[in-house]
Amino acid sequence: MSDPGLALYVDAFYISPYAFSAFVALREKGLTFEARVVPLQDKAQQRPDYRDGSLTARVPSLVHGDFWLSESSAIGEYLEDVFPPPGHAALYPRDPRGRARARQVQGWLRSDLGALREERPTTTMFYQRADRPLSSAGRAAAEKLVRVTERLLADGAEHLFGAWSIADADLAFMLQRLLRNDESVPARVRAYVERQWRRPAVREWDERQRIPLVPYEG
Ligand SMILES: N[C@@H](CCC(=O)N[C@@H](CS)C(=O)NCC(=O)O)C(=O)O
Repeated sequence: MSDPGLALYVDAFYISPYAFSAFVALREKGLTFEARVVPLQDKAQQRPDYRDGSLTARVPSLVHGDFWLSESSAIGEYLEDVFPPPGHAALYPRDPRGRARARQVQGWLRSDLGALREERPTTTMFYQRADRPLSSAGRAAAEKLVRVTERLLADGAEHLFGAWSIADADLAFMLQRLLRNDESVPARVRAYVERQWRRPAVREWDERQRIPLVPYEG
């Protein structure tokens, strides 16, 4: 395939769930791209060259030729439009209801479960495990996450919506906040997460060499 002229800006520690989602989307599509690091710990997202390209001064951003795009779910949808199946792997279900449900899951994961995100930040997945139990709010968020997963995942199903979709990667990432911190999770949900985690794109993100963590806000 000719070089599609793609680059993805990611955080320096590879802990951003949103950069993860865009990274997996590109890899699952089989696209060649350059990964570029934005050191959020140095507030590099505020530097004019990045801030003005991304518009939002957040990570991730996709660059395709002279087109910049931030917001991870917008990146997934753009890639699906510009590099569609069957020439490239599908990121979303084809049928309107499955597709809508996948977008619903993505929107929900990006806007809810704040206590869980706060008490089990992604640093606890890739660096240091959590050292205190979940609060009642954290526990409630964890239970909601598991309940929604159990409702969506049919018995014996490998993925949420028949074939794999990017919503599976996003949901498994959120659930790993529980698994990696030894929270109890039903066996069926655990098996689902472990299955998602065996995908080469996910493993590449998970297993990469990480630089020492420097704590930062945001
Ligand atoms: N809704 C956005 C969230 C992006 C986001 O929150 N990125 C964080 C890193 S995980 C960030 O750039 N933080 C730095 C900042 O907001 O200044 C997406 O899905 O891409």
